[in-house]
Amino acid sequence: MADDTMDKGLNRNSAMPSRRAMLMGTGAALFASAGVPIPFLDKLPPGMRLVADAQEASGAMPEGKSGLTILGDRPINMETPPHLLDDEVTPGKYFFVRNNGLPPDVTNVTDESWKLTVDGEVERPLEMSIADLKREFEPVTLRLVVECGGNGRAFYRPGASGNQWTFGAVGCADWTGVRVKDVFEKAGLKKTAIYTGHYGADTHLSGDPSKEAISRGVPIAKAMDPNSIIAWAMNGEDIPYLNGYPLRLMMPGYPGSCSQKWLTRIWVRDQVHDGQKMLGHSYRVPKYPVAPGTEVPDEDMKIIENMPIKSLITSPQTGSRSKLGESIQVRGHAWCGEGADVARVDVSMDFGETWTQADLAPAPNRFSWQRFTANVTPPQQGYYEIWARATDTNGVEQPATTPGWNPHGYINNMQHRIAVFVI
Ligand SMILES: Nc1nc2c(c(=O)[nH]1)N[C@H]1C(S)=C(S)[C@@H](COP(=O)(O)O)O[C@H]1N2
Ligand SMILES: [Mo]
Repeated sequence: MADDTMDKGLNRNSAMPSRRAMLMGTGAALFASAGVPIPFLDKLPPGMRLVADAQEASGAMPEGKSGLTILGDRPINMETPPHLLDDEVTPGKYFFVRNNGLPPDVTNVTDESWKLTVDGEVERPLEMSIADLKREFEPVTLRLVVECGGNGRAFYRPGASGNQWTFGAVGCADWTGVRVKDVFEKAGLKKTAIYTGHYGADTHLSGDPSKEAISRGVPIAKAMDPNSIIAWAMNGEDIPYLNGYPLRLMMPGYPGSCSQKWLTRIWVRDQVHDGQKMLGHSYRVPKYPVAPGTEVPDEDMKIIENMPIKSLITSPQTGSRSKLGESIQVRGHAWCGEGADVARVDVSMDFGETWTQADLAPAPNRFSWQRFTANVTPPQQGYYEIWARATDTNGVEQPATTPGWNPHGYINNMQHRIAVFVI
């Protein structure tokens, strides 16, 4: 089991662990030595350890952001602690940031000055301002999840380089814009159109203007999905600067990398796009299962299209306390990429031995996350973990630990676990 943070620096405290606690690992030993019982300890699957306390937010927050955990500052990357994702619609200040390059200068940008080009395999190449988009097409507002393909990377062993996202490279907001489909219909797709290539105004870290920070694309069928939009607003306001102001793509259900921020161009291609971070091992996983640590040749890697079934516990906050006899309301969200919907969510307080089905609220539209709620009443004082497990309409459920290892640590949809103390 990968998440061993509970153990960090704690060994010295576990002076007199019980034999059973010793067998279970030092996290359990700590609680045992502090006199905290762990009622379901005998149910903890072999090899699994107790959940760590949430990371504390640190460092100075950029303007407009609050409470996020900074993973890096050049490029700037920040994830959201799960308990700050409790809202049904993630406020801009809590929306995670994943940047590959340096954000553009957007001072003095207006609806007239920002231009979007649509070219390549189209009958009529277009150059439109945001004002043109607003005028010419029907605006739509959809509640859509953005999740980084690398969310959960921190838990793979051996680990992968890159941002060590834990659970919070995800958010769900109301995005307003126009359908890519409507714009493509105006441009007139040629029969040769098979893929998109996306470009944004941010610059490569090296400062080299001939290089893109990132330029990903999707199959034409995905771009033509009515839920794929070109958005200028998030939660009824301008998109926050670090999330792509003034214009971004939303390709929900696919890895977040397909949702280009600071959008300036959609190149319609007659082949699979080969832009920055499309090739090699970027946003790709092996075509077949591999043993952890395997070196996989480039030609055996495939592009990630579907994001898997997943859920997150947003309340209570991990590490919180509750009184014996009181029921604990467990709350969170579940979501799923292409090819399936969320079917159910179950929660457990006995390390996965028994499960209680949660109530699942309907989704306002496809690719939104859905609220789940369940009540659990721990039988005695002590340390508990609450686990959540979502299942999709194909019967696929979240694994208890990391799913199939892959070289860059993508699409980890393991169950989210929180710690609760009953006093
Ligand atoms: N122009 C541009 N768009 C981008 C990126 C970027 O670095 N530059 N990062 C992508 C990645 S990898 C992800 S996961 C999402 C993150 O969206 P957010 O920063 O709004 O949360 O944006 C995508 N769009
Ligand atoms: Mo990402």
